[in-house]
Amino acid sequence: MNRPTISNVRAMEILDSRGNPTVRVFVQLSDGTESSASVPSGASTGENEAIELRDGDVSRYAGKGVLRALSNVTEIIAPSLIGMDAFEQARIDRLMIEMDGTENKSKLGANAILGVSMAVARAAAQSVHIPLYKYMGGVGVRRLPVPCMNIVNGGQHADNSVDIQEFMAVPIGAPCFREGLRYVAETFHILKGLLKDRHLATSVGDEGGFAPNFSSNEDAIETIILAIEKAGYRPGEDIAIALDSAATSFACGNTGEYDLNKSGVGKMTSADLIALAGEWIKKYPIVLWEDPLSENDWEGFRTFTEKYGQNIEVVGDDIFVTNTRYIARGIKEGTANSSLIKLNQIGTVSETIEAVRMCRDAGWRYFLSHRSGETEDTFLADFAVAMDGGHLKTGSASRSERIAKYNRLLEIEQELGSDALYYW
Ligand code: 2PG
Ligand code: MG
Repeated sequence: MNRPTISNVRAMEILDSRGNPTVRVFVQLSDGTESSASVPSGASTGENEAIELRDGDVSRYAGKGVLRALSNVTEIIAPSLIGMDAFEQARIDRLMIEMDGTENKSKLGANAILGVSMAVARAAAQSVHIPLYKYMGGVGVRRLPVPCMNIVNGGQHADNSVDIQEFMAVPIGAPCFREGLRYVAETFHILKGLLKDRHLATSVGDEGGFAPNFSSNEDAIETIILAIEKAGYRPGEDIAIALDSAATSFACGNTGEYDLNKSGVGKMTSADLIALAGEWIKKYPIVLWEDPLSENDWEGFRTFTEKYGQNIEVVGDDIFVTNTRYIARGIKEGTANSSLIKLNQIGTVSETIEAVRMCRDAGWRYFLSHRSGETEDTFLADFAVAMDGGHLKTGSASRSERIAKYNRLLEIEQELGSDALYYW
């Protein structure tokens, strides 16, 4: 049987979970299969991320339209891809990288390129009737990721008094994915009650976590711990805590200083911040800390990892931007012991897989992630299982763009049945 080739590629402008335009790409194969994929979009972006091409035409969506990215898909990418073997993911991705020709995909746009890359993978899987996670991960995949549920939002994801961007509940002691999901979803609901009792807001931020004006960052953590206990779980045994400071968003440029101005704590040096983190790690059941320092504070990151990396997972997000160039430097310098992995930070499926491979080879962990601007696309759920990373973050127990990924993971777990694995 001839392998199906790409027969058509088209794209449309859709809206993401913040109501901003994003790209959806449809790929059709010669056997009639058609699949689509939608591209997410970040708010607290790293400066070295691949570029999301936006029109800049202020008469549409305040300049955020993606019509130029769409025409790059249909006018430039599509003609070169038509006739190619849909199973040659690496070759297709490389061709798009070459056609773009820039370091950061600024010519064609990472949103255009990634949309095609994801849609090709999905179409190929669909044409041979293999679930996407198995197609991308191979016959050995069977491990479900621990859902690190972001139940309190702060930083750039919420208008409140909290500097830390994400407070995640991590069901480390659950026996399987669906039970883990239940543990943290129950905790989310109990937390709502606790906030109500204190007359704090129960509206949610960009990733579906509550976003009240806590009296301090510590208050947020302590209230979550209370919620874990009240839900009937043991903090640190059944459910632990993970944080994403997204510290680039409160760094004072390249000065090495930080300004925790949302909570009113004010200016701190990198060393102060590291010392404060040490107190929290002693006091609270924290198992993972993402971006404790800013993307430019490589030295601070290294010190942080030297001090606490034996005990917790130290994840670099803005500093590595899913780019093997920066991850390689991090491995060499001991900057962290884990990298966040986001498809749209680098812009193709194959390069994302390369980033994962580099972490794995170095004995690092890697943490699969959504973006704060998402769509109903569940590609990430399949990708997380395929990459066998053991944990992912995809928001809270609210907002359907987050829930869609959790529901897809429930389906995958059910499909795997007694073959499914789950452990922290
Ligand atoms: C992060 C992400 C996702 P954003 O900082 O890790 O949670 O946020 O997509 O806004 O960069
Ligand atoms: Mg982050």
